[in-house]
Amino acid sequence: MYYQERLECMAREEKRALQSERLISTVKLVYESVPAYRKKMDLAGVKPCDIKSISDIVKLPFTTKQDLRDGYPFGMFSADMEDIVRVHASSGTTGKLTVVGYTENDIKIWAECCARSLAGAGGTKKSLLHVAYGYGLFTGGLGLHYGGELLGLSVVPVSSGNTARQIQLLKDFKTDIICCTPSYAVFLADELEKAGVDPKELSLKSGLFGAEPWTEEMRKDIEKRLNLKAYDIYGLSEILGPGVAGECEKQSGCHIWDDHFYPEIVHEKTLKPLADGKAGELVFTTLTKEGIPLIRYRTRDITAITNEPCPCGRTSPRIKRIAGRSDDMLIIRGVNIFPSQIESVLMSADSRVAPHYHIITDRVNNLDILEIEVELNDGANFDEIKTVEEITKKLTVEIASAISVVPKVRLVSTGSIKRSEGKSVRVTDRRKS
Ligand code: DLL
Repeated sequence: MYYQERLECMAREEKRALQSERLISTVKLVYESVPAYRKKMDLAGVKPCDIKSISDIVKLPFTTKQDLRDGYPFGMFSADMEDIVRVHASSGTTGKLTVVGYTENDIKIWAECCARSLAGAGGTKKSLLHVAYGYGLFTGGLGLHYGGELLGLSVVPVSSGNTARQIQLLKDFKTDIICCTPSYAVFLADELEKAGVDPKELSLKSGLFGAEPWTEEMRKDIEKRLNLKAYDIYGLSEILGPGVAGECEKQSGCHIWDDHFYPEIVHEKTLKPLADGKAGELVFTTLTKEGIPLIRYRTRDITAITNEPCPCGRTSPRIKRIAGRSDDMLIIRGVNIFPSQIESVLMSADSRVAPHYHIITDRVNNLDILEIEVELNDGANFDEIKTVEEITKKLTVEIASAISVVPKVRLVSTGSIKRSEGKSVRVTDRRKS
């Protein structure tokens, strides 16, 4: 149930003292070892000695992806290269890769955090863990791999791709835990259906899904179709990789492992801290990292934090589902829309609608338009014009009422929307091209 019970269930006061102590040393470390931090702090008129407790964090300047790009590849590293034992990188939508480095101790802590998330999702020494996140520069595969081994699970490093073989292994090995992106979980469920495999023939009990936004409706669909409990796992390479936060058996938001990563929610524009429960941009300060510690790193992810006690006994704050990244937010005729809002409606409006969709925005005669292509489940009768009209109308009305923009909904044939083995691309914004 727990991997590190004492730390996961630590009293809040004790946690704050630990966070304070760790923040003080992290700030000292970056000020002394990274010229870019020293410059930023000097400009902001703040010295390491001004940071006396975790509450002083608000005095510190923010760090952004641009800072990492400016220092490409290793400029923001605090540790000497001789102490860096691993390098990962993630590609954004534009420009250079964001490169991160880990010391031996960073790798140990990363594995511990992933082990906490796996234990929260029911992993035990007896479990067989199928890791279908990609291995390589992407952090998903190796992060959960090391966490699984540390917890004593039998790890199967399948990586992404070759779905037929994945299904074969899940069947033959009687795998009980799987981890991959939620969109790949849906694809896997489709392929199982096509191959005539009843998910009950598999032994899956739980899945850890993350690396991209997904909704409660998508969770229900995956749970039903793969016959397992679906847990959310959150992370980003800049801070760690997977395992910054993970859900417990209550499935009510990811617990942030805040003895290592201190979270804040700030207003996206004013950057002022927001109260518990208010949605804004998630910001993290690493408290124990050595390779590339980050101070008030702006994730661009939009969510809210709750400090309400969780019945599982863990005392750490939880984040609500990530609504999306502020960079992915679509502004259609002045209205802010996250793809996840559209997904929620598609997944709950009609059981004939399949979990495969694509959002296209364009500008025609100076007017923004929003098109949604969506597939129907195999069994739905596509030939009946009445059925097509009925579903199209229903989806249009329900989406319009959810987002205040009337979309053009188009039902497309099964399989025509591109499937993904990793992170899915749900939106094409033609206004940008
Ligand atoms: O996606 C790390 C990861 C791997 C997390 C496997 C979970 C499982 P990056 O490639 O750097 O790292 O992408 C990080 O993905 O800022 C979010 O926008 C998004 N993201 C990650 N987890 C979730 C989640 C990995 N559970 C970016 N829900 C983050 C929504 C997520 N979005």
